[in-house]
Amino acid sequence: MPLPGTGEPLSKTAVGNVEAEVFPTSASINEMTMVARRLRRHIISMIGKAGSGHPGGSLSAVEILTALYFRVLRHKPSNPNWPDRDRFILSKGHAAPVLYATLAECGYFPTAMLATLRQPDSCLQGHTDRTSTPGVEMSAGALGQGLSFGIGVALAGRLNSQSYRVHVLLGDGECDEGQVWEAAMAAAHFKLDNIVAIVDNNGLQIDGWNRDVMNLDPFNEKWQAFGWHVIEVDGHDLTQLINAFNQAKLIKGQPTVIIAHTIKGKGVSFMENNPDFHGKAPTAAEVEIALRELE
Ligand SMILES: Cc1ncc(C[n+]2csc(CCOP(=O)(O)OP(=O)(O)O)c2C)c(N)n1
Repeated sequence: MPLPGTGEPLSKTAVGNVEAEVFPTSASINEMTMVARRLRRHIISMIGKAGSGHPGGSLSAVEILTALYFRVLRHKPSNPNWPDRDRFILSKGHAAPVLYATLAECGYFPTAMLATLRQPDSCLQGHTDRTSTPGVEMSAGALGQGLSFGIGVALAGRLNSQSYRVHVLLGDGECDEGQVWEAAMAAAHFKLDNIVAIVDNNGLQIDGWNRDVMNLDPFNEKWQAFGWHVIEVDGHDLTQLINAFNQAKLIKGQPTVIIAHTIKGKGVSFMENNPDFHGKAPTAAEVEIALRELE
């Protein structure tokens, strides 16, 4: 049986114990580390080929999506609209490449399709579009909206007695948006324990460091004051991430936020902590160097 999305035989691939259609899987940390490396290679290749896109905030979220899609979320790539699926909402929609790469690795569509990123007739646009991409839950790009959207989905689940859980990935710069805090207040008000917010806390936004543009500190305490259970992790440590998601399942009567400390551009030396690569494609020569670093 081929590994979803790759056409490679399962026994010889990174997630060797994964059976297509069974998510979450029991993939080991080593196997997921190899998946994460492939995701980074996809991100570099597709943005390089497109000639535009957002590598920095895609690379910082790789382990977060790897942990979620391979070890946490119940989902079926062959049936993206399965009503009982756990939901993943990418609020920082400019990081679409990391979501597309993950969906492809899970088998939602062929990995070859990643090369069509940002082409006019492709279903993989620069920002997510739920009407055209299998597995995409929310059309995003205008920052600040995903947590509100997720709260609606979580409330609907409660109303309909469905057991799915909702995960929303926010950027830390995105948390400058007032709507994020209105949503944070609402989730606590409704005692939503079926929603988890994850903040990709890479410290950078479009123009530089958050601390210079709009200081978010004390960030942990702010979420607590809004009524959330707060967990802080190293956002590149798959074990810490999986443990945090499992811990969040045990929290009752309040929402959980996972503040994931990450590095923007993680994995590519000249992109790490470099605001220039927030929204700039690597040149062909840079793609070559980056892919060599990610071998
Ligand atoms: C409402 C809105 N304002 C501004 C932008 C332009 N914009 C795109 S990405 C970005 C920075 C986001 O920073 P962060 O959330 O930290 O993302 P990351 O660093 O993880 O890529 C901005 C301001 C936008 N997409 N939407």
